[in-house]
This record gives sequence, C-alpha cells and structure tokens, in this order.
Amino acid sequence: MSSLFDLSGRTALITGSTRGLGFSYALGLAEAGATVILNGTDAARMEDAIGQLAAKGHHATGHLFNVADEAAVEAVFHELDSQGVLVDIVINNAGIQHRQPMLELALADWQRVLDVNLTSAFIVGRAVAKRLVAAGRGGKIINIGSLTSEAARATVAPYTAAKGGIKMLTKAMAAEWAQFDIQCNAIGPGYILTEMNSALVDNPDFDLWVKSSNPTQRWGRADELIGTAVYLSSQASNYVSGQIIYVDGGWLATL
Ligand code: GCO
Repeated sequence: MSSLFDLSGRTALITGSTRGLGFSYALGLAEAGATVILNGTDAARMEDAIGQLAAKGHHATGHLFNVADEAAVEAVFHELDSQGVLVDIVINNAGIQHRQPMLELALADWQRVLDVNLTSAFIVGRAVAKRLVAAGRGGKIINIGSLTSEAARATVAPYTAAKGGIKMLTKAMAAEWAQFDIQCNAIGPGYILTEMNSALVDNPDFDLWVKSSNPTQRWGRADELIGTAVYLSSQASNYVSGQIIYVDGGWLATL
C-alpha cells in the first residue's frame, strides 16, 4: 500500500515554493521521496527554503524565475533539458493576491493577477507536458485553485477569475493530455494560515467570518494540504484526472 504513494525516482517542480503552501507541498513531496525543484523570485527566500529542506535531509535545487514570463520559463526548462532533468510532477502553486473593489481596480492590476495566477499554469504546464510527451513518459500536473474556484468573495475579482480559470484549465489539460498518461488535477485550499493571508488572520472580523463559515470552525494549516498533494502526485491517482479536490474543512459542502 505504501508504494502507491511512494515518489522515489520522481522529479517535482513546485512553483512559488520558497514559502507558504508552496514550501509545504515541496517538503511533503520530498518526504515522499521526490527530487524537488523549488521556484521563486527572491534569492534570500530561495536560499532559506533550500536550507530548511537540507536540514531535514532533502537536497533540493532552486530556480529563480517569473512563472508568467514565457521566455524565462523556457530558459529554465532548456537548462533542465541540458542537465538531463525531466520534470514528471509539477505543482502550479505560484500566485499573488490583490484585494480591491472592481470599481477602483486598474486593468494593469487585473492583468498582473491573471498572468501570475492563471496564465503561468498554462505556460509551465505546457513546458512540462511537451517534454513528457517527447520522452514517452507519463506525469502529473497539479494546479492550485481556491474556494474562489467555486464561489466569489467581494474585492478579489481578478484572483477569483483566475482561480475559476484554473479549475477549467485543469479540465482542459485532462481532456488533451490523458492520452499521454499525464493526469491533471487541482487542489482547492480553504482559508489556510499562510503569510499571504496574514492580514486576514489579524483582522478580527475576517477571522470570525472564517471560523463561523466552515464546519471545522477554524483556519486550515498548510500541513493539512500535503496528503492531497502527495496523492495527486503518486500512482495512487493514475485514473483520476480533471478533478479539483477541496481541502477546506467542508466549507463548500455546507450552507
Ligand atoms: C482572500 C484570500 C484567498 C483565500 C483563498 C481560499 O483574500 O480571500 O487571500 O487567497 O485564502 O481563496 O481558498
């Protein structure tokens, strides 16, 4: 049974993984045996993240690049090609947030969120899939959605639109790439205690809303997402594709 979830011999790229949920996914996949490649845009955070994994016995490498920049993504994958590294698990986790009413929202801010939170998953996912198909290898693409893949919260319209797009992009990837034994799924985290959410956690009204709006009556923890990430990265999910699994304490299931 344990071999079903064993990621030994696999190579996983997790975008936006120098901190927050991305780092938790990276640690979880490393603990399951995968060789982990981190991504971020801040050299100091990258060094710290690699050091944290090394302290736990995991030798990770890292690449600093903007996931929404097609040329930058292609350059990194060409470097991996030259090193003989074939990524067969990717978690498209990189994301930003911009909280502002739409009536005041600038198009540039709308576009920036869509580029980082949605288009990047297409760019990186396509780079990975192209190489898996060329190698005749299967693999796993895991996109990170959100509760806002299903329901909207006021003042985060570009994030909501992007995460809704993530849900449907995941299905599109499944439709086109299942024939190549590439399973494409998504994880929809609930409200999780992360640095990106710190302003919300510290807001008493918002904190009360989160705790009163879901049946667990608490925020989720980053480590509570790891099991789903390992499952979707492993052979245990080889006949699962196009799905989004909400790790939300039952929030979306209840009125
Ligand atoms: C917000 C948060 C979101 C939530 C996520 C929950 O402002 O609503 O930043 O990122 O954490 O959508 O699924």
